[in-house]
Amino acid sequence: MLTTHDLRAAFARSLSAMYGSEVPAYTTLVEVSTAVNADVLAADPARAERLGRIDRVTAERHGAIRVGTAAELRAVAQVFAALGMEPVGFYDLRGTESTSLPIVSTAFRPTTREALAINPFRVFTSVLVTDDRRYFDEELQAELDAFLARRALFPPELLTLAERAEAEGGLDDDAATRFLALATACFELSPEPVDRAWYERLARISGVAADIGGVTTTHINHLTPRVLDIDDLYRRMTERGITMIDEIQGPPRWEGPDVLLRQTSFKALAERRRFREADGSVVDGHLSVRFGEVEQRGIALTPVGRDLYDRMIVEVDQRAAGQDAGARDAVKKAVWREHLPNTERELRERGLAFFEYSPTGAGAPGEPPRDVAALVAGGWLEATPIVYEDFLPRSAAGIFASNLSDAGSRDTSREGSARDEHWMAEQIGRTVHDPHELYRSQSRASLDAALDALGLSRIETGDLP
Ligand code: OOG
Ligand code: NI
Repeated sequence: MLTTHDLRAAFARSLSAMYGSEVPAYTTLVEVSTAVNADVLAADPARAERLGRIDRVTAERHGAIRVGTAAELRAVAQVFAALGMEPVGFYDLRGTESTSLPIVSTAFRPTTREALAINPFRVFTSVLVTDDRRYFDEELQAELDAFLARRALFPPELLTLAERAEAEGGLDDDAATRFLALATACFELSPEPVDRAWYERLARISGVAADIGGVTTTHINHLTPRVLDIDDLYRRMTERGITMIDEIQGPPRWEGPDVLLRQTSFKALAERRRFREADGSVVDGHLSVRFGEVEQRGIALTPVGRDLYDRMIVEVDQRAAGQDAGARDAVKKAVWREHLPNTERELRERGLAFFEYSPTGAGAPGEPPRDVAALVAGGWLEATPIVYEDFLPRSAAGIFASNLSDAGSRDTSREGSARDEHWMAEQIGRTVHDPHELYRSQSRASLDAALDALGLSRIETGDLP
């Protein structure tokens, strides 16, 4: 029997093997990431494992997929449920960049501390918004909806196995093998010819719309390894002649703690695809939609910390307007130094970041104080940062945009259609978790248990951020 956790780890491996055979540059990226992580571990083991054990970090991947309809989203949610992955967060990328991105997204991932420790595989999942009039007029929407309604991305046998795995908490060996093969095959690049005129019509509006609605299947867009030093990785990839996008998205490199998420990618590669021309002939050609991405994860910020992050990014935009990536990075660093505390302790005491607590079994002599900060300072409790497990809308939009050769077009004078986490939850038929709630309850549960062990109660020590 393979549990949902075993299935998740096995699916991540299977997808990785499949994608590596399709995109050899991904294999290079994984090799370089593994080398970077080994070097960081050798240089400073404590620092290397501060945000997760090295075996977890080295196995860690996130994927990105894109679907066309609410029904497809619901089906893929069923597949992920079999893997112990639930929808977390809502990202609306429409209108965030100058690039045309007619999609909304969520991330499927494990939600408990235990499941994350076993395998934290997560998938950034986007769905087209075909009724958004800024992108699609009525006629095109009707054609697009009809095109999408004719395709079936996930075979019934896969969905039946997924329901069983979810209900029973896993699958027996034979069923698991079948499930993994079917699930992996859904994300392979299809040899089916692409209708050139249809694809190009959508591509004029948005490259992402064409990638989703211009073809009859879906595919994994990228798989992202996690590194412990993204700047070193960037240098090593560049030395190997791989062109990276010009900016590392998210926080800068600096001397203080890493927070949230830093990401970068290499440019989408030209891949051979077959095209059907207007006269019915089929010819060879190329499309560039799949790219390589890498990430470095930091500490999860509380809503107050996240608000500060968002304001810092606005300040960076203002101060670095019109400057190149290098100058922008210098501005980021300066803004970080001005606003963000440069120690974990201060991040914690100012309620900016999430931590877990555990009793140390020691502490200064005498009665333990009735205050969380004092309990940590006095050595009764140990505070360990909680890793950020989610994504950043602004960075995601930047990653999308930097990999599209054409910004597309949209009519900003039209009203966009309404989408939010409630819409997403209703379509999927499952709760869409609030990421902050997940971090908060993880922090709270650890503190309650730690206080219990000290014979203290929550009431006496006040509340957490
Ligand atoms: C997703 C782009 C965003 C990330 O890690 O933020 C992303 C996509 O290309 O489908 O990958
Ligand atoms: Ni990604």
